[in-house]
Amino acid sequence: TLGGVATAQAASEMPPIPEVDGPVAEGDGNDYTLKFSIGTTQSGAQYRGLEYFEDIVEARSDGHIQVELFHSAQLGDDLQAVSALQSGTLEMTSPSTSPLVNMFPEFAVFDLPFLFPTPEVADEVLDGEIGDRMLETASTNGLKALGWAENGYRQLTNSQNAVASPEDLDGLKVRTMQNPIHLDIWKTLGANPTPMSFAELFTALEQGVVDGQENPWITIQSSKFNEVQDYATESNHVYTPFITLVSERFWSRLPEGYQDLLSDAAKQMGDYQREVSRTLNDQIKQELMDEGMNITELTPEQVATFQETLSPVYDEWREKIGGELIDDIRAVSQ
Ligand code: 2Q2
Repeated sequence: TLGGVATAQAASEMPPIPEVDGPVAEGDGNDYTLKFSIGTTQSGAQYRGLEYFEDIVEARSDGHIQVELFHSAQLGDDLQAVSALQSGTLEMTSPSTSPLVNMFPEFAVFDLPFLFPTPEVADEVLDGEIGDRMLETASTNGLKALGWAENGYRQLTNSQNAVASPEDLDGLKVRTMQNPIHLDIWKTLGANPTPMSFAELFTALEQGVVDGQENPWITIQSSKFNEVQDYATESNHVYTPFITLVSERFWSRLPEGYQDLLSDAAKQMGDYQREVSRTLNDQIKQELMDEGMNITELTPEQVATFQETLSPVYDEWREKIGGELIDDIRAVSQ
């Protein structure tokens, strides 16, 4: 407080959108409309990245590609948006990898608890040969995968009690993404997990259908989960990427110059959006604390207890995912 008067709550400052640089792309004289839909809200880091994407694509197509942005799952939740790309009624979306593991089983590696020790390791994996290979794998089923962005490290919130160890989770109804490893994680920890799309989550929390959920600090604030959740635990238990996808039907109609432009713009969006995500992460955690959220910061011993409790999840899924992919990723961490 300044001079005893409480300063206005510092709204999390978004870093400025960078200036667009780069040449105008070679078109074919036609105009295109590109609808880009995401599930997170307009005040999140992800939408900020889309605004930069829009600036790049409209400027460097000389206005021949008009980008229309949709947030908060206005055009459907993650799975509905992906099937809209496959049917060609939507051009782009950028969901977490987690709800897509039935379509792309190797994405499950991103749901292994405590896989990425730091964001830099996540960048090295996603921007390196492993990430490139996964973009190839995801460029099937009517989809073209262009690049990666950051959902981030996930934190647990709930409406019942502070959680510092698995015992505190006993019977807690936790919403998980529609993903088998996440279900396993929370069952193994002793909670009572329910899979649900992100679009339904706020209402389910508000109505007490579930007691808790887990998402990065930015999503907790931008989706106003802190309004219906009194407790949080800084668990960093999973790092989730976003994957930027284009409808193959749309992609194959574009001249090569515009395909290169979208690839470029998706990469620049991902880099900028990670920067925004990391710039805001700690600031937003502090804001949530200042606004009265009871945040439990785990000691290294407490984190170790969660990790030990979850090692059976690793063993079980190592078989299914393939040990070499996990070892490759771990090799990056060394
Ligand atoms: O918990 C979730 O579902 C979120 O992390 C979402 O996966 C993410 O915000 C996006 O996929 C929503 O479109």
